[in-house]
Amino acid sequence: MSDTDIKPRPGTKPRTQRPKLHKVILVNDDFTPREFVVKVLMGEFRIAEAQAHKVMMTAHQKGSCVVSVYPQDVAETKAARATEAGQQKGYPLLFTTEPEE
Ligand code: TYC
Repeated sequence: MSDTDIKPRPGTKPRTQRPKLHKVILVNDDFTPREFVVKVLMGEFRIAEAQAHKVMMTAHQKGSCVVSVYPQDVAETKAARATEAGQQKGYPLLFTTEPEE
């Protein structure tokens, strides 16, 4: 090893990379009843009613709202199940996922 080789600073621990968490995003639409959105948020994401209502209203007013973050497989499964709950009732309710920055 020559004098110019780059060495880790003393005391620097090698870090293992953690996989990125993924956001579940609730998307607004003009048809799904507000109470139904709140019910799905409470049932699928284990969110208390007051918080579920806030998330629903944010999506309603701004177009979308981050519900929560999870490992990718959990985020995708929850988004799919919650979207399906709307489809079963004939509503266009949509949950999407995207990686956190
Ligand atoms: N905009 C819907 C309504 O007025 C309610 C709603 C809110 C639907 C949030 C979807 O992600 C949503 N009935």
